[in-house]
Amino acid sequence: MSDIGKPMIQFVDESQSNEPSSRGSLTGLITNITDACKEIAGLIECGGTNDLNGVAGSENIQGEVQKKLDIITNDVMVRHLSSTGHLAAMLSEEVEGIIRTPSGMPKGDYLVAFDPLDGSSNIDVNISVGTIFSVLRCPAGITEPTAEDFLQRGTEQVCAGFCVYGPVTMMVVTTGNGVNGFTLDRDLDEFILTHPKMTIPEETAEFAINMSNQRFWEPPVQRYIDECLLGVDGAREKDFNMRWVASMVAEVYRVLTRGGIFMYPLDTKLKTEGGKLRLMYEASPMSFIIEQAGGVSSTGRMRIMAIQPEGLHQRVPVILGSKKEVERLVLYHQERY
Ligand code: AHM
Ligand code: MG
Repeated sequence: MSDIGKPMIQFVDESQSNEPSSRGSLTGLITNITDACKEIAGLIECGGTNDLNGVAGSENIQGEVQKKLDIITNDVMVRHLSSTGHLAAMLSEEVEGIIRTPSGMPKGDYLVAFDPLDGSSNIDVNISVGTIFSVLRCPAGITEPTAEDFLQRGTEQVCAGFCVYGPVTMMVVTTGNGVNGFTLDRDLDEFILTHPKMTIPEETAEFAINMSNQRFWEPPVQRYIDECLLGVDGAREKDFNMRWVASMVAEVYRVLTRGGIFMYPLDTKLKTEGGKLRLMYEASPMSFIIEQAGGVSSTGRMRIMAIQPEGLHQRVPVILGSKKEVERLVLYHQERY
């Protein structure tokens, strides 16, 4: 019988039944995250009328100008996750150190890393933004986690997901057993399963990259994009389409639904930082989702899920999407380096 139409929490709880040890707690944690995302969706919808858009006049730890909604959505996530007993600590794009569960509050078995408002530069121009999260286990016996406890490879994630606040609000989640998409039903105030078992087509003719960085790209990326642009007249013998939303959640959602390759690769401008996108709460959870949907995710030089993190806000190059396209670009890297 089809599960379409099932409330997300019921669906997640039932699909956790093979892992009874993590079942209740993980479902509870996902419930907290969905509650936070529902609140964020409401804030974004009324942002313009409630004077929530625009810059806050501050910078985050990465030197990026914070939008008012960056700060507000971070607070929403922290409030919903702090004292529920499912979490030992959190990591946010907007905060330098880890955020511990307040003392005296019950502590749980999980660690969560999140980007509360990905693509926030798009807020003022009314383009989709989102929330990304990655759930890790708190190492056994640790009740007061430190930053080091978060530095786990992507392969250690127990759950990852993102919510995209677009024409409809959608949540995409994996617990390591495929990828499912849920749509927020405003009447029911619930995320409902609408896109079960999402899989990425292996082949595609659509790429996403910020072309304004072209002069900084490394040769393998130059070669790959040159070939796409040559279309039927070049080595690929087919025409390609291009998209760039500048909102990773929207790009990954598009790749999940109709295939494609998305990249924010290493370039000479980003050499010192190591890339643009952050490993712990952008690249790693998105890679888990992409792999679970049958796609591939790489830096060009290695699988993103296999990277041993060295810092909470570490940046990495990201190339992800349809298997054959990502493998081709990885091959171009191997031939060159
Ligand atoms: P953010 O977390 O500060 O919003 O930055 C991440 C975003 C991604 O969503 C998107 O892929 C990228 O930055 C866009 O960067 P650019 O503006 O350089 O094209
Ligand atoms: Mg982000």
